[in-house]
Amino acid sequence: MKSGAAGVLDELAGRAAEALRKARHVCVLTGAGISAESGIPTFRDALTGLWAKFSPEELATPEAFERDPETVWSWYEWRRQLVRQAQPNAGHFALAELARRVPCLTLVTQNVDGLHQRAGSPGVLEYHGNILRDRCTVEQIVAERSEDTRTGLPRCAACGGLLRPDVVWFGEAIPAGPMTVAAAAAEDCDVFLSVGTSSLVYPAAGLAEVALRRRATVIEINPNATDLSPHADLVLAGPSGQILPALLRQTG
Ligand code: BJW
Repeated sequence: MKSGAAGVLDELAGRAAEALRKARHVCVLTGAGISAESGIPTFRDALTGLWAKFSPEELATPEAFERDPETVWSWYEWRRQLVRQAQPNAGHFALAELARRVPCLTLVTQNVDGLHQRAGSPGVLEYHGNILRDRCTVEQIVAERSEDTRTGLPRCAACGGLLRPDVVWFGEAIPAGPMTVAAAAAEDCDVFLSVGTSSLVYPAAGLAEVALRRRATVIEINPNATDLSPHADLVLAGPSGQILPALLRQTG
């Protein structure tokens, strides 16, 4: 028999597994923490090396891009490299498997790295876009690129407009499709899993609040406490790459 923290975690995981076994509709919201074990820094980790003097909150804005597109593009190109080199981890694979075990699972991710899709999760809702796509700032559509040899900035191959990463910056609207489907899932689910997110950024953080109001069982997986923790029914404190596979094993 285990004692202390490990025993408590086992008991909580047992209760979480029981809720998952009985669930009709599971809604999962993931954040940067689930990709941390794939080597992608979380959004609120301090930047290091070349980027140490910048804050992600300041770079991920339309105003920063307007002011200094070269710097913002260099940051995104650096992050694209990290994403291209990364592999999905055990947490991503466990969620893909969970989708096969429950009657209905809606996976909403705030991550822009595409690792859930690469792990085999179907129908992933990309709430904040995808870092590997370019969008034309003139036509506002996903676009092919051609390099501007004068400035080095990527341009739209069709219209010559400046390209930007196809992600959602602060102050910008969430894409309508993912926003609507995620809101409906939070209303309808009977189990809501919040995985690896600081629960600071809205409207994504509001999804757990909807699920709480609808009396769904809200389970948080995160090594650190967040604003959601005091309200969650179950808090599994640990890295998602370990907790999610353990939870899956307990669902049988
Ligand atoms: C682990 C782990 C391990 C570590 N295992 N876990 C209501 C109230 C207050 C403010 C607002 C509000 N509504 C809107 C706002 C404003 C704003 C906002 O929320 N600001 C807050 C900072 C207060 N929201 C917006 O501006 C949104 N737009 C909007 O509201 O538009 C309105 C509108 C309507 C109609 C027309 C026009 C406008 C847009 C938000 C966009 C967020 N974009 C970013 C950047 C994406 C592109 C990019 O990647 O560059 O999305 S910001 C950044 O934060 C990124 C993330 O997806 C998002 C969330 O971060 P996340 O994933 O939670 O990561 P971290 O780093 O914060 O946390 C990691 C967690 O992992 C930690 O808790 C660790 O402990 C944990 N962890 N290792 C498990 N191994």
